[in-house]
Amino acid sequence: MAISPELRRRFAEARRVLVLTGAGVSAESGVPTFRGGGNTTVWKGMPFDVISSAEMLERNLPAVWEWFDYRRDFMEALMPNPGHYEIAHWQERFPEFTLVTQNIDGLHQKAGSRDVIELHGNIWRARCVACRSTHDMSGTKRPEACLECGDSLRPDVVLFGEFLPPGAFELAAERAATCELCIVIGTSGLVYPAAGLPEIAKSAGAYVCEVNPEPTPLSGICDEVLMGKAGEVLPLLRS
Ligand code: BJW
Repeated sequence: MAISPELRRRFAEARRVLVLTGAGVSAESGVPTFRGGGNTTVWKGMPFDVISSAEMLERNLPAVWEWFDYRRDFMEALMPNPGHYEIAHWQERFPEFTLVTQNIDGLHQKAGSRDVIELHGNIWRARCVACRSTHDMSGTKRPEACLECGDSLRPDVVLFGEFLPPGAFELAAERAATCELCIVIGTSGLVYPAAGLPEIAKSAGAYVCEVNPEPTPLSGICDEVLMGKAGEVLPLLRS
């Protein structure tokens, strides 16, 4: 893997760094990607953008829960991989470090990352459809109803056609606009507004680097593309 002297210099000198991650960073932990490898995730004959949508939530909340319960069961035993650990290490290395993830699996936090901006929520939380209070489900059974008001619960994740958590994108965009180095890892760059962050960083003058085994629509705006798996490429950056 050839890492340019320019990227090595910027990695050594940068003070403000923003990392954007997607499903690919968890692929080596065993979490299936959504669109990777030319396939798309399908659940009971439904493409994920049908089952993971605001429309399905309105129409059939139990079906949405079945899909998310299945995934929580499956994810429970999964562990972070060297990519997650490397990113967690970067928060000590750079004076101002921001990790923005589209992932809902909690593996960054399990690897030790703090203050992660979760654009698409977290699969280990449920949220009340009425009062919006959240309930932690890690290591416990999903409550039948909201423990505060008794109304229905839903997964605390952002489905297609839903707004992102209040303030999350705004904070990420602010950090993107002021970072010197932006590293985009394991995302197909198809889902907005997350995919707009590297564009914001680039327009503001940051050096933008992508890590992905496949080219993406973002590759064209990147200053450098490191083609490979996150768990293999990321540890090379500090050496
Ligand atoms: C590896 C690897 C290894 C593999 N190492 N890499 C502007 C233009 C057009 C449309 C829109 C727009 N703005 C908004 C929209 C609509 C929509 C959207 O973007 N649609 C596009 C798809 C066309 N966006 C939304 O609806 C968002 N809401 C919103 O904008 O609100 C405002 C609004 C409301 C109403 C109307 C209009 C606007 C919300 C998006 C929510 C996304 N939710 C999901 C599901 C979460 C719940 C669940 O898990 O079920 O989030 S969709 C899914 O995609 C998931 C992911 O976070 C997200 C991104 O996917 P990601 O992470 O990039 O994964 P993949 O699988 O796509 O790619 C994996 C990559 O890894 C590949 O490139 C591999 O090569 C790579 N890889 N192994 C490194 N080892």
